[in-house]
Amino acid sequence: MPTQKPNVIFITTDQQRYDTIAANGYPHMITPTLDRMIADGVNVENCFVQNPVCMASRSSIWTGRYPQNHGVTTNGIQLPKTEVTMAHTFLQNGYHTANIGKLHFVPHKGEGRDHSINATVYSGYGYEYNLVSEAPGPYPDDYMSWVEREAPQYIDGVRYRLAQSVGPESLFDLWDFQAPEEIHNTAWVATQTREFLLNYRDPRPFFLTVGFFYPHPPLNPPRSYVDMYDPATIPMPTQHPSDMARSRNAGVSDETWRQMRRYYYALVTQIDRHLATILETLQAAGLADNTIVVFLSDHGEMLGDHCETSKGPSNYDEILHVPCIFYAPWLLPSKRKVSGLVEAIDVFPTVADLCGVRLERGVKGRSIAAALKGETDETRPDVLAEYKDTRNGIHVKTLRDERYKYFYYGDGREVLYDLADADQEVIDHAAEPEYEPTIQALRKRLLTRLMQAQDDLPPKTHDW
Ligand SMILES: [Ca+2]
Repeated sequence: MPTQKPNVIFITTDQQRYDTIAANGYPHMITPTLDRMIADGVNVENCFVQNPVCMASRSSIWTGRYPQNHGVTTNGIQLPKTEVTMAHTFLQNGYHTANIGKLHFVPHKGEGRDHSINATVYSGYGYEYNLVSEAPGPYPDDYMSWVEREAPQYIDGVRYRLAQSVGPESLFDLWDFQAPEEIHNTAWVATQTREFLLNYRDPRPFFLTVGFFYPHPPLNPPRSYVDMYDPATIPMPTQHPSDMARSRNAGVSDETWRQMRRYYYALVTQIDRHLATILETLQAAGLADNTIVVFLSDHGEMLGDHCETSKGPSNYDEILHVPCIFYAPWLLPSKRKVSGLVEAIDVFPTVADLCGVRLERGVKGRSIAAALKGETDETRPDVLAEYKDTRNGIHVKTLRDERYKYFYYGDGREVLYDLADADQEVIDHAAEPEYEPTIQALRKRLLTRLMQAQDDLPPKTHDW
């Protein structure tokens, strides 16, 4: 082992579901780089996020804490600056901390120039260096400043309205990127990352978060990536008649679903190509043998399954189940698969553990470093997701184990899915007498999990 602590590149994508990587068993996808990271790294096959939307899930990933702990239980709530992030923790342990791309700890505001995103807005979250871009296009940020400076003739091709990137309708609005590929936000994130790596001179190890905004809508990949996918080979969404009966998307044509998926997959393939350039640069900069690369998404996307689009508190597996890869061939085994259940809040404590970095109090995630190394196959018996929005009135806790998925709502309503059913998450068994012992056991386990999830802050420091 080198005496210096390892560097970390913690890569996140936005809204990328688990089944978008060929090596995860989905050969219709074109993802050679992610496939290679899985082949040469450790694939965490059952990682679930703790909240189904951006800000809350990211707040949990960055703090290692449940939504009820940091208070960001849905979108539109700012992560309190009293929370200790991964960046704070690594900074305290002698790291240089940097971010390139999306964070989304601060709510989106209105269109246009009443809102800017920059390092000043993001001061207090533990980053020494921050090139931030949240929703590339609608308002000023470091990406839009770069386009204005480097390629002002393309500014109108880059700009879109915030409404085109949020909500279930945004998935139906497809267009080809109207500028050269190197101007696309995905390319910008990768270019800035390569420059960071090539110019890194600080004697400290670095902790770098790289936040790709895509494949989040708007679904506007460069045309060359769209052309890589033949619509005829794209699998149709899974839609049960009961899903269609209650969905406003019931009349959407097969052709529309296939084109939506094609554009979304194209954005994944574009990211994959740019990941390759980051890994090549890591090698060229002589950093590959002392850097841990983590790949994670903040939540998934319905993409027409259950006749739905976007994400949210339905908490379907399409939303909660995300890709999670640890790639460090110099440190961790190759071709290893961790198949047990893992929570996304476990990823930060795991990276800290691998780096010998001490966690602050309040972290609720648990290191799975021993499972990554092959010393154990044990992970968690179940995973928890929490959502609460005072505006739409939805409050739900979801407990998922390998067989069942159990929902408890704020009004006392319960839903139970048996994952052994032929149709996944379609039939609610909560009121069926033969499931009564199961639901009793799950109710008790959820209560126990919630007791354990309750915050330990402020800490007890004295006997009396
Ligand atoms: Ca997101």
